[in-house]
Amino acid sequence: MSIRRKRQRPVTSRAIIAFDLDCFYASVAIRARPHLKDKPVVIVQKHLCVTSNYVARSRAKGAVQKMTPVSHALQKCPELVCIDGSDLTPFREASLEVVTAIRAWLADRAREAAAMSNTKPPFCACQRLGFDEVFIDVTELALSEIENGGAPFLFRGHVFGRTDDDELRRLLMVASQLSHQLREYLIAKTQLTLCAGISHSKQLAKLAVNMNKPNDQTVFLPDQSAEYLKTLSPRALQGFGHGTHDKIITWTKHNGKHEGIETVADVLQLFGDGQDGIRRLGTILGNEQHALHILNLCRGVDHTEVLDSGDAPKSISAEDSCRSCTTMEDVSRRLVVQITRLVSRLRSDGQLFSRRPRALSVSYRFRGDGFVGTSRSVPMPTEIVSVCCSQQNKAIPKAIESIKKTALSVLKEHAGVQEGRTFDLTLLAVGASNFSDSDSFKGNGLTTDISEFFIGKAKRIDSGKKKSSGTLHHSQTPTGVSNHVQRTDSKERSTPEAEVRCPICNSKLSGDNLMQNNHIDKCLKSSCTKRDKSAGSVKRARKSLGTRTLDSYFSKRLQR
Ligand code: DCP
Ligand code: MG
Ligand code: MG
Repeated sequence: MSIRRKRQRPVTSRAIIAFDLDCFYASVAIRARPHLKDKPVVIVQKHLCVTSNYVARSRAKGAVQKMTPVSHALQKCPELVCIDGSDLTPFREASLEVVTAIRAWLADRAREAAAMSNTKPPFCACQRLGFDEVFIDVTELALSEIENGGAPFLFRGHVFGRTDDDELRRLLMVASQLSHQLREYLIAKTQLTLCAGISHSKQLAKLAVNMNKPNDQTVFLPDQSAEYLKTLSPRALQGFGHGTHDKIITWTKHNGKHEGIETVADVLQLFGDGQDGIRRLGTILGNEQHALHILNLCRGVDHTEVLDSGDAPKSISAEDSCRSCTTMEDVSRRLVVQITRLVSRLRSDGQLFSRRPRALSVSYRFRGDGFVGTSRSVPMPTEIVSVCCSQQNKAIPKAIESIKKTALSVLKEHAGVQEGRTFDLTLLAVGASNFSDSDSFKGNGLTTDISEFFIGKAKRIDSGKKKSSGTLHHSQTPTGVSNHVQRTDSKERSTPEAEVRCPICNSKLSGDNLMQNNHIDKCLKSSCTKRDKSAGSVKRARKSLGTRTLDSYFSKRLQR
């Protein structure tokens, strides 16, 4: 699946909207429990508050920050309602629901604009980042609304900064109107509120999202953005992660510099001296391109495009960040739990998108590695094909076993994790990526009703064209290593191992139930009669995707 790119105008005259849903997990949980609407609510994973609604934020006066231990939060605000958020299914589904609604609205609006001007519908690239963030490049749509003469030249929402560029100002005015209307539509359709940031780059749009929360929007006019950025912490810049921060700090300590990097201005002070600075930072980060990108971000220069990669996530992963994992027995147990979760998700993904992964990534982190882990990518065992494409239940234990074997050999070969060795792992993750369409296996008689439905649809659109395959997320080479754990497209954070679901009956299981009671085998033998909730959720997702979106999804895939 390739990524669609479009750049027709200079990057300084684009209109980009960044959306971020308000207290996302809490809003989704409260939507399902309307009686909690005015109560302070926190969502809990592994005894930590991962988010809270705005009632809780104002009542507990800062005591329920993300990642606060629940016990602390309860001390400060005893009336808190704690909801277990370890099952990510509702959040994943709500995220898909939102992005599908956004695409449908944009498509309708583009069609209307095209009908008025008698031209091709303008294209709006729409990129989902994590569960609750979406970037949209509305440049073409805004321009076409300006040309059609229907757009009012007025800002909607808050305005930050200034610009002397009249053309950009008009473009962002119209973009702010579009953003406002789209937010109103989303709130009515999904009952979830969201914030928006509007600017000429992804970086400034993203910064603007957080300026007026919740349920509001801000336009960031860029003329003095560089001055503003200097006062921020570099961690506020997307792309300046833990890894980059730690490497620079280590370098400063090693070189007897005691300045620290509290602000973006500090980073520019250290590396802002032209080519020399880029080279120096490039050596520290191990990549000059990355160094240049970071320094550009520090100066408010961000040319990155909004990449429209379709609705399907580029990678799917399951991870377990643990306090300590020191024995092979524990490694094996944790791997089976994570692989079961991965297989479960791949099964639903196969139903929805009719595809299967070709790469398996195994990520690990040892105690003392800080936030940085290592990720190794190897070919996905072929047993996964029957799970994703033909949805055969009896293939699941075989696939789990085979992935486990591969993961163990990766850990042994590349990390020295094996019997008789001393190790202490604090993270174990498995991921799937480099997806290809499942109809490459059609000749094997492996397709099912649902995949045939999708394939049939694709064929009806264009039976002659050959489909592209594979994602851009991981290297196409059979093996590859990266020195940090990549965040997946769905950016799922770790959840307790207690929350694994049986890929066959979809019931919640504890890790022990899965391992000691051998639930999957039993479930297979007794051909479990529990309702298959995952089939239900796929049905719901298909319903919310709608026929038109499916058509455009496949026609887009065929155009690539
Ligand atoms: N999340 C998580 N672990 C974290 C931070 C967040 O699991 N350390 C989850 C819970 C959030 C969701 O990701 O609901 C989105 O993260 P945001 O940072 O956007 O936070 P919220 O949407 O909850 O709140 P806000 O209104 O500030 O955007
Ligand atoms: Mg959010
Ligand atoms: Mg967010």
